Amino acid sequence: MGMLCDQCQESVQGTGCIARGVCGKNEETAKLQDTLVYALEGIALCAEASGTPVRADLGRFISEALFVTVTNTNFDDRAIVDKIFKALALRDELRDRLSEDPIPVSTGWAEESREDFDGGDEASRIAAYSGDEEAPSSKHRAPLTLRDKERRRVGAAPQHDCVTWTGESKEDFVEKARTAGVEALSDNEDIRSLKSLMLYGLKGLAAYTDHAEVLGYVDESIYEFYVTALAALTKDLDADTLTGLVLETGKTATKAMALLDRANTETYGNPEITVVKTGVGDKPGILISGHDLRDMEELLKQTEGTGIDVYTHCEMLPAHYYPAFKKYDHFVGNYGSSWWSQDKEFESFNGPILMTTNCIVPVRESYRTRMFTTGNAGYEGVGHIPARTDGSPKDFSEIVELAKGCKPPKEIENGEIVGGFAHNQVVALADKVVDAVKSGAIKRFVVMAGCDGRQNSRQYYTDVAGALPDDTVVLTAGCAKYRYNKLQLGDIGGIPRVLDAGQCNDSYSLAVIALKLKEVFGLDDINDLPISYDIAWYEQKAVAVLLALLSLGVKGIRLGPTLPEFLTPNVAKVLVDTFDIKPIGTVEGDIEAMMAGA
Ligand code: FSO
Ligand code: SF4
Repeated sequence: MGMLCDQCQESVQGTGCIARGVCGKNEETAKLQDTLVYALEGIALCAEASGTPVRADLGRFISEALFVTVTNTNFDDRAIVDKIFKALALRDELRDRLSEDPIPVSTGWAEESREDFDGGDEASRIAAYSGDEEAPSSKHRAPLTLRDKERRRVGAAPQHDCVTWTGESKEDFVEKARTAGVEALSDNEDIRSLKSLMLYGLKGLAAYTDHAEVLGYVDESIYEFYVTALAALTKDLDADTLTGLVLETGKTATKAMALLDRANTETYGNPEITVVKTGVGDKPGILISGHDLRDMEELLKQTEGTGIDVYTHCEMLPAHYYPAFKKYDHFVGNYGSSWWSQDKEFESFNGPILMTTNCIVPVRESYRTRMFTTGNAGYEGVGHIPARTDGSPKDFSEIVELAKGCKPPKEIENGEIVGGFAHNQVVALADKVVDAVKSGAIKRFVVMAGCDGRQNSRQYYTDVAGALPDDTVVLTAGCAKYRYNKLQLGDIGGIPRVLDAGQCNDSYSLAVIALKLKEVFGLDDINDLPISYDIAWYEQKAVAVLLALLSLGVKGIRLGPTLPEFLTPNVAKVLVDTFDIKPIGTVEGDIEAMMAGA
């Protein structure tokens, strides 16, 4: 049996990717990723049966392992195999403890466990953490709710295959995917579809949780949900129960984005309106892409005074908006555009490239020796900067030394991008925005957040942004912005017509802005605001963002460029009937409908 992957928007319509991914993922990598998720399901069943809170090291490991399986993150089989071995070791430890020391059924949450979890014992667990990233400090912890506590139920050691199987080699793990992939989720295609929706949303929110953890921010209730959701993948559940879990995934995604927002803003300050240059200087440069701001910080520190300039690519552009990074004179601008054009742009950049997360596209020989991954990102044949150890920063000296011998970047454009309109900045402008709405100068906001992608059909988003009436404002976040952030759309009384909140996770900011406007206008329902949603999706973080918006009560979202391949007609109908989700249509038709409030 070949691979089957249908988790992203570029999945082959009608079948999913079955021979090789459109993203470049090969059959073995796809299967290893399936097996890794299956191993996590084993961990979840054992953790659920233990009846105790999810250990911090387990939660942290699950964040990383799920992130590794997100589209375009890791194409390095050795890294995935390593994760599977670690997952099996963690699972076996939990399972063996269950059988050796069964905890009485129906005690629910034991208060002494909670004390133990909050105390020194947990610190030693964190110290014993063996994941790729250094363990976070636990200074920023969100408390568990009563509901989380109630969700814990103690049971006997589970007998499911995901708890008992084992393997000793990459070949074993590839082979295991025969019975561990998407098709194994259920024989019923609607149940499989709901489980897929939950799993893909979970992968996305795990990526955001991982970024927060890297900065030392932890929300244990997210770990509890990992266990609930991953364990649910192994169970024979009905559609109603799974629909409830899908909605819970959205709520947890909101928590993950809120946590990351806190982590980023408390660490690096609130994003501010910023003009970012797109031209180049005459010094060698390092290009940094992905979403990890701690990598950004450490690279800036280690390049200071070296004669090397630092540029951002794609989703790292919003790093320019943070006060903490503005003080670096050698942090000069943004180079290029969206992830899918990286092969050409990395070639002309001339200097080293650091990929801190997705999206990686198949690497060309012309820049392979100049490219590096770090964290959860990986690509076979490309250098990898190891994780932090002993509280020390990552060591980027190899990249810095390489940059010194490189030519400066070749100029491919020379303009400006304006951004930094995250919630704090927009709320600071609230009076101006509210006055503009009341006076009729702004008739409508259109949220066009999400992802960009290769397909020509995404020209729709450029055309919509360009054709929207002059009294509309586009609210954006994520790499979707590259479809229109270089159009000269002007401003309304000093408010730019494209307000970029930041990375895809900063879609949370757009939700905060909407909730703030609802409050200011004294409305009962977020859907009564003059806001339309025209969202572009690509990978699983966008699934998490979509589910988060639904959990906040947003209705009438247009989703494109196509609806997810993994939604069956019945599941799509539930989304349509409950949330009025609709596929994008024509540019003219959609603009007319949005301006009419539909
Ligand atoms: Fe884009 Fe890629 Fe941020 Fe995604 S670069 S597509 S949703 O990884 O994460 O927006
Ligand atoms: Fe296909 Fe997307 Fe899966 Fe890649 S991640 S194999 S493009 S569905």
